[in-house]
Amino acid sequence: MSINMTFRWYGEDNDNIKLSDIKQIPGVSGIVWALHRKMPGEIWEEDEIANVKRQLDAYGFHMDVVESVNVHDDIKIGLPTRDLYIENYKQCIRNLSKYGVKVICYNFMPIFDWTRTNLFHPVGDGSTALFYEKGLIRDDYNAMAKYILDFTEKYNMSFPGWEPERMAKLDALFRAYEGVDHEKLWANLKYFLEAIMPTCRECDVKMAIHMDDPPWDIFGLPRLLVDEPSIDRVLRMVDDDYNCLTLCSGSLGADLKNDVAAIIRKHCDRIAFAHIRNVKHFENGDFSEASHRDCDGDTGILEILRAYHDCGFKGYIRPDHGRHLWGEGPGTVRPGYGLYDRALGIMYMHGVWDTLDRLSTKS
Ligand code: CS2
Ligand code: MN
Repeated sequence: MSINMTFRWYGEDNDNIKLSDIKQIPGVSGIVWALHRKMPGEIWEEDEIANVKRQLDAYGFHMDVVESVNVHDDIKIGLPTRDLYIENYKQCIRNLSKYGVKVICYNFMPIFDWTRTNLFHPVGDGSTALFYEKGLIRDDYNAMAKYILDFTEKYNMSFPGWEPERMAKLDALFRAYEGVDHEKLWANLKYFLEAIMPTCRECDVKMAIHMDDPPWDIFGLPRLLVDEPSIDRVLRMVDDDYNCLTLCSGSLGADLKNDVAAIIRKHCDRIAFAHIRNVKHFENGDFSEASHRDCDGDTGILEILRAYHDCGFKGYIRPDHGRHLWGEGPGTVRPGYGLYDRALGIMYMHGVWDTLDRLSTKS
């Protein structure tokens, strides 16, 4: 049973990794891409999409999966201006579909995307990885944001969801989200999805929501996609084949109570995109990202892959963040998105998948 393995790439002039490097990783069929210089709410124009398509075509990679077309804050807050941004979003869907895009991975996290307190924490073997120190994520969102933004400024890179233009008005953003509690945010997500589903159907593009990372409220901001009941809820709330999941094992795995394999078995037909990542927990609540090998973390990577295999998973899959290895460090690599550990992760996944294939054809 073949697997549609993909690799996230930030684009020419925005990623040190070259498509020719990715081509040398066995069994990668497509690139998970985005127009990273777009602000949330902006329209992705056809010529810009066509330009990326040309680059990927030259290496025989498909462009079926975009990560992410970010959702404008006004949609998440539920402001009257949301309708305008929803119209823009629909136009993005239409434009992307013309170039063959099948899945849009996005998230509905207020203000911050993924959050970590150390981007290059020593793993103990000479490599480094993204790290979350629980004690540092309490009240002072400015200090946490400053750490990330100082880094991006120093190394002249920007992270998706951490646009300096948005981060510059952080206090105002927090004020704008006052009153947006969990239920309000759920209602705004429902409004957004119901508005775009007809366009998704018409264009055959699946919306695949990413889990919240980490899967709990931070700085008083509500976070929705955190566990099995909340995943059940989003799928039931808009019960449409085009309302799908980006099932991220690492985001869910940051909470040890989550049984990721069980969630996969329950919702496999609605998982359009699988992120595979391993997390190692410490007793004080801190966590570090780890290699994809099952025994290096607590996420249960083998059971997760087995669940996908048993369900006959037809979606796209990619290694999520990896460690930084062999000279990769600040300034040479995008945190979490180096070449080597993600390539090792792919080989691990292929190894497990091929073995499961072989065992299932023999029995
Ligand atoms: C990543 C996210 O934290 C993660 O697991 O995969 O940064 C992801 O790319 C975005 O949240 C998707 O919108
Ligand atoms: Mn992920």
